[in-house]
Amino acid sequence: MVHIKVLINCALPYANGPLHIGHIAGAYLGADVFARYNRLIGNQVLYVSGSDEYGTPITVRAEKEGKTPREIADRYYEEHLETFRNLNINFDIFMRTTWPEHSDNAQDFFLKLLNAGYIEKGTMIAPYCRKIGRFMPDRYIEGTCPYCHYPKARGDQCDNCGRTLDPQDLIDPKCILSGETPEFRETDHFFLRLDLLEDRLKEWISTRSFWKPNVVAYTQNFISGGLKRRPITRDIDWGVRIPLQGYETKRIYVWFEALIGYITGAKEYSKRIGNPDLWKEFYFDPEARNYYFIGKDNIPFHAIIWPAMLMGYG
Ligand code: B3M
Ligand code: ZN
Repeated sequence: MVHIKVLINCALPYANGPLHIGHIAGAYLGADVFARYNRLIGNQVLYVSGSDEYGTPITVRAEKEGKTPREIADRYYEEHLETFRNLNINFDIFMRTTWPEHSDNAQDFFLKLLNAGYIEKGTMIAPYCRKIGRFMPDRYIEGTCPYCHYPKARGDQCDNCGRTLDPQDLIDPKCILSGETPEFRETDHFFLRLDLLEDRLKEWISTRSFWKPNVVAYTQNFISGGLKRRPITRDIDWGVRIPLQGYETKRIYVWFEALIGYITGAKEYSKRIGNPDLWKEFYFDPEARNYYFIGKDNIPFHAIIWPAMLMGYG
């Protein structure tokens, strides 16, 4: 029997609350069984996950509890490790997106995509709270859903009808911290040019015949309307810094950098075992296989955005 290299990546849970049975049943248990199986039949396995510690999922929780984002991340990182230990789920490495090595990797990705023209500068309209004196992330704005009239819809989505929203869609929007009505102002950001990669992505996706049917259907539906550029920076201070002057008050969007966490994990594991180039065998060997165990909300990021980032990076 021929033995192959198998990279198993498991979605990085947000360090903002305990893991529940849905996390375990939906991603981690299956991945662990799969890792054990592959080892048993003699394949070379690299099994990576980590702690997703930046962005509004963490800051919202910190504000609720009156803690700093770092305190929240530290607490749930430890708690997640313990949960995995108790369940005997054994990653080769469980990285943290707040590691400095991870910022380095994320900034390297950012600059390389920028220089290759796959990231560009632009402006967008975002909610600005005059009382607090800054731009507010989408999920800090609440109001009435324009579709189902649920009164506590968030600026990014309505938890009642499930639709994704823009804060401008909300009826009577309010800042959740100050209670004030936000103003909509222009702000400078960076955008990932998914449109430039659309043809390559379509061609590649058409060869993914082994993806689960719901993943294929979701992805084709997402792409069918044409791909648009997506903002990959935010007006927030809890995140990976933008490696350019003039953007000190902004950070790289959590989803953009969290995906790179898979590579950070593989690289750091390789260093730890004294074979710093090992990770490359899993990413560059055409015979190696890469698997992702994720929740279904994460499909567009793994089936479209991450492949696009990897293509752009080369
Ligand atoms: N933390 C989303 C989630 O926990 C996100 C996954 C990141 S995988 C790079 O649902
Ligand atoms: Zn709704």
